[in-house]
Amino acid sequence: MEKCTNLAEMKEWCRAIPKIELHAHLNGCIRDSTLLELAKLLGEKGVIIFADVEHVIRKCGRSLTECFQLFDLFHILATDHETISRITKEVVEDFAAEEVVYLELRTTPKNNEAKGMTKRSYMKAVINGLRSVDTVDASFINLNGKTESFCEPMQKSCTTCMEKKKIYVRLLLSIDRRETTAAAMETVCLALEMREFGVVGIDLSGNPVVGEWNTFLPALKYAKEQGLPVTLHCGEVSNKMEIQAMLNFSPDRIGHACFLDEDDWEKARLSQIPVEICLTSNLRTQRLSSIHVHHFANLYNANHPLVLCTDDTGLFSTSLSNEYYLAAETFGLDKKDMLQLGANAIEFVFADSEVKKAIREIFRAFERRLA
Ligand code: 6MZ
Repeated sequence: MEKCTNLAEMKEWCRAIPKIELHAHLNGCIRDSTLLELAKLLGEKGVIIFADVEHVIRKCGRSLTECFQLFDLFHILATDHETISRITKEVVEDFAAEEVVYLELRTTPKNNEAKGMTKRSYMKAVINGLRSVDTVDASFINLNGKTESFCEPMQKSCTTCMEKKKIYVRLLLSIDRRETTAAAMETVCLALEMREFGVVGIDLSGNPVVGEWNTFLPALKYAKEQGLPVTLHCGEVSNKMEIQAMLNFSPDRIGHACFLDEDDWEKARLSQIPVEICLTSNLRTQRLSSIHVHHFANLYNANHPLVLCTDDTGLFSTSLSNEYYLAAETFGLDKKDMLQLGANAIEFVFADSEVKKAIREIFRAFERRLA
């Protein structure tokens, strides 16, 4: 494979190669255009003042605290079941459009009495959103427990089916750090119940300066005992005690990992915990002074398992292709490195071995086309 001669060529390569997204929050990935449309509607109903919200949505560059204030706004804009289904559909279509072939989408199931919403009905709305995807070919597990496979064209002449991008979608249920032990347990029980509908794991997320590790531990332990993989937002802020406790828990993956000390990295290295790297998110929320000091470089050079992810494509105006390009450009990786980096992530997905096998084949087919 030849070296990239210019940045434009690398940008196009990062867009064209198959990619795996393992750290994307549904409500953080809403399109700006959809947010503005929803805000306008609520403005007309007098629920919010559109001009104020428009300014917040369009703002570039936010602190971590401002991000969490914005999530509260997103949750006001996207509260009903139809909107949840709509944003799910759009997010899947957006990822597929940029050659993401496997998406592990995470979301926090929410109770909202005023909207007649329970955590279970919220998740049904998400799955209905997956079902309504039509501009791309999505493989997920529907509410009847059946895998909705890619549509197989009956005849070669069915060009619409043949041209559609294909994407595997699986779900992670997030526990928000504002939640109680009982609420966290409710989410884990729901995830276990919804395993047959494509829920493949649990995530712990939310404002990292809120809540205590011990509050979530019983629910996370239960998930683990039941064989449900767990990924943790770990070390997004400096909190030595919590980072140590999280690593002692032996999660299946960790996200961010910006504030791990040498001894923490030693532990992560010994247990080979895959790290979900979110470059733009870490930069925008000022977790680092510069991208050049990002821990990606050390982990990559040490061959530590890692996967490039977006975190919140909408909130940070990024895409997975952009994250790949940023890594390539900043750390001097070539085309072959980037393809390999993407393929390595197959081993860290929470889906079953059949899905892994299928994604491996997608990468092989891409390489064959290059040869
Ligand atoms: C921690 C984050 C996050 O679940 O409503 N979330 N948690 N750190 C981050 N880095 C910036 N980005 C997003 O999607 C939005 C929720 O995901 C979590 C927060 O809890 C946020 O409210 P869902 O679909």
